[in-house]
Amino acid sequence: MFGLIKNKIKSFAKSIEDKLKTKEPEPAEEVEEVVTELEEKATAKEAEEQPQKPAKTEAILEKKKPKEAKEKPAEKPLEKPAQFKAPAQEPKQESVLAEPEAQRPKLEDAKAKLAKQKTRAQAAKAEKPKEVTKEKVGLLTKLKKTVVGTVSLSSSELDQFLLDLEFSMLEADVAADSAEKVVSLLRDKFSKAKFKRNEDISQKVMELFRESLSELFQQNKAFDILAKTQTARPLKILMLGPNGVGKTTTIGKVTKMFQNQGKKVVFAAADTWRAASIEQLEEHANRLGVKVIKHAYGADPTAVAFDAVKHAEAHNVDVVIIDTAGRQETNVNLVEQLRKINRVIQPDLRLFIGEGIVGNAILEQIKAYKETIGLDGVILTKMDLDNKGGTVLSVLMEDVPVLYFGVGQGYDDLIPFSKEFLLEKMLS
Ligand SMILES: Nc1nc2c(ncn2[C@@H]2O[C@H](COP(=O)(O)OP(=O)(O)OP(=O)(O)O)[C@@H](O)[C@H]2O)c(=O)[nH]1
Ligand SMILES: [Mg+2]
Repeated sequence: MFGLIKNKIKSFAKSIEDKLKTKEPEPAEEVEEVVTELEEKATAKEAEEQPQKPAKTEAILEKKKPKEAKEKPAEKPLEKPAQFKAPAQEPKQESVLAEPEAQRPKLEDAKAKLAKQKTRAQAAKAEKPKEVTKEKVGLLTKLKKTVVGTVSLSSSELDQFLLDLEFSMLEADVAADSAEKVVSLLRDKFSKAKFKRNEDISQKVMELFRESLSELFQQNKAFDILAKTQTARPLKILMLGPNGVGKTTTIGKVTKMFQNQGKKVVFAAADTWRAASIEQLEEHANRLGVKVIKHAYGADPTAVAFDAVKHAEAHNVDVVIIDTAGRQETNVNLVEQLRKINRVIQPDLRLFIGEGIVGNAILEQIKAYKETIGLDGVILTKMDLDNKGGTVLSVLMEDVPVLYFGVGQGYDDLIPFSKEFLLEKMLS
């Protein structure tokens, strides 16, 4: 029944999603880039260090050094024997000279290799600053996990979205006050929300909307009218509301509820105005096995209600339900009649019966009854019919609890106010 708003939210969410997709990279994304770069460098460094093993190369060269040192002292004796011309040492001289000859190229190679490695290491050092340690890359990666890829909406984007949403709620017959309240709850949630670039924004926005509605429904202070029989006997219930909304049918449903608890009920046919109203009530009474206290058409409704209360007191009846005429709440005569019943009978519960499909027009109706007679609760009928869903939200702003929903024409089609029922109806 909340299809209109739901579709609007989805399309708004989609536009936000698109905006987020095309947004310039935010600092969080730059962090991601830096982390990726550093990770690559750290891996490259590791790979480069493995085959080079400079420590080992130094060790090899160290081993080679003593040989070089051995050869140097050998050069001096070479000069001396040359001066003394000791022929016996000739072969030795050859053999001593033969070894350095063979070794020389190898030594040159090793030195060149070392120089090359040093240059490479220096180049690597210059390329990779000292601070690129695995620990630091690890820390940055952690940071990346927490901040990267999340974006929040700018206040102008949020304002535009909420304004559009408020309009679509008004279009769906939600009263202005209610729409404003939902939007303010949403604003609060949105300002704290972070949206991930690749997440389902529609789903997230819908979830925030659901949470906001849920908070609003939570404020409804519904109570169980069955429990009222413990404190009032007979419990006097005055049924009020415009014509044709389902007052008489709801009387039947409420009666069934009391009867299921073993309570006895009596009806007061206080709608003495509309033709066939008494017969209609009697029909329900016959089906439910309930006594009807009635007068002639045109009689004083207060007198009928008074007699019904007396009957209940005399016959140990738990509940008196007073049916009233459904005329416009602006009808002065009706208002006077209802005021009189209220003054004389002093009902324990004054229940407004209204259609759950009427939209925010229900606010005016409720206000009128509240101001002239006073209201203790609301029952919304025809909640089984397809509607825009704004009615309930509007009623919740009126500070009168919604107690039950009529969800069909049968006696069992009355359910207690349920937040889950509403959310399911509105958003599924
Ligand atoms: N679908 C649906 N129909 C309902 C519901 N409640 C009442 N109705 C129907 O609404 C019509 C009017 O119901 P009534 O109980 O006669 O309404 P009323 O307020 O007593 O009408 P008046 O006495 O003329 O003021 C009937 O056809 C009912 O069956 C409901 O919860 N769902
Ligand atoms: Mg009626």
